[in-house]
Amino acid sequence: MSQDFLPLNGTDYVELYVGNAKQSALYYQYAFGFELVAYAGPETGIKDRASYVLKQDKIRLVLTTPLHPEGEISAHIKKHGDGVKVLALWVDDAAKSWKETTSRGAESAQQPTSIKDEFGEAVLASIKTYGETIHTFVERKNYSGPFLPGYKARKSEYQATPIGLKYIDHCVGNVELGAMNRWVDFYENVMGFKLLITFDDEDISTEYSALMSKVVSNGNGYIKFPINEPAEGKKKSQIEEYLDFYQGPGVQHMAIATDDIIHTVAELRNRGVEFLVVPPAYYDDLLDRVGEIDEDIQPLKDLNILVDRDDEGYLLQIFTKPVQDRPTLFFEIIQRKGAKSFGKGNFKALFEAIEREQELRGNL
Ligand code: TYF
Ligand code: FE
Repeated sequence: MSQDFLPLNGTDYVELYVGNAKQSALYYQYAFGFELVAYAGPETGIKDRASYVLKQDKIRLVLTTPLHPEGEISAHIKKHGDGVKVLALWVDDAAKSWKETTSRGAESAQQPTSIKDEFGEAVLASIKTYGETIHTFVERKNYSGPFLPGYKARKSEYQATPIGLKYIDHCVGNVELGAMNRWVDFYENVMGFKLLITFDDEDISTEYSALMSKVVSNGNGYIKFPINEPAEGKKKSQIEEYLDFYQGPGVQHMAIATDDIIHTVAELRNRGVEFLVVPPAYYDDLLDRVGEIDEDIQPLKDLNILVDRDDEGYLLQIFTKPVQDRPTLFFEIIQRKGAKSFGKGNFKALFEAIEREQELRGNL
């Protein structure tokens, strides 16, 4: 990959701006099994915000809340509600990543900046993507502390039990009608990504909820970004509902990988996480559709886990309901058994489940 001008080592972290980071941090510890590892706030000399860093295997979530009504974070929360601000990418050279992308047309959100503390140095640089979302390039080869310079190690009195969440499989963006191809071009031309899959309204049409989706991926395949836009349907598209409530484009869902989806989802359900439900009939012809699978059908049916097959294998997946009151961000839990696709065979059942929720909210 000598001509890969933007080599990426993986997702570094995902940062959410939230109204109450203390409570959100406990939700992600308690319900999702993350462990509190670091913190920045007044007690560590940061006066305008509090940030909690949560970890499970390779996944790092940062939950940030403002301490005053002024400033960019408060404005973000007022407009969007809780949501993803930063999809951070782990690189070996943040300044080069910023130069390569801004010289190809990316808008800068932060110039390369060196930050230091007693654990060493990190370099951060950011570019804008859809809506008010940004990508931060994180260079941490000379840093050995708990998260990034300025953060202090912090443990919780609550001991979280991990539930088998391993890494971020993909992060999906919703953009306005007509903007999908522009953002695909951005990832291709500015970031050097390749178009992986296209879903048009043939693949994705229920009675109402039309959408189009294209998936882009970086060279090593560690980073996958599907981009959705609404399509004309009979009634309001689920993507339109998101755009209305997020007040613009943003991250729709994060898919998190597990090696044991039955265990992971059983734990999430026990801890109160709510999932979309498909009708029991989904399981009647499951084996005819996907062939032999390693799992028993009954626990999949009990937990409402979906299955799909492609040329290379199969996958199991399930989707939470939105994790805040606005119908915006949700999570997908995914276990891949060879399949590299996104569950196209489940789109109809899934989107009908989403529409039932939209209907309950009065937004269909
Ligand atoms: O990431 C994906 O493409 C799948 C399917 O609103 C999907 O998880 C696509 C759109 C959507 C919900 C799920
Ligand atoms: Fe997904």
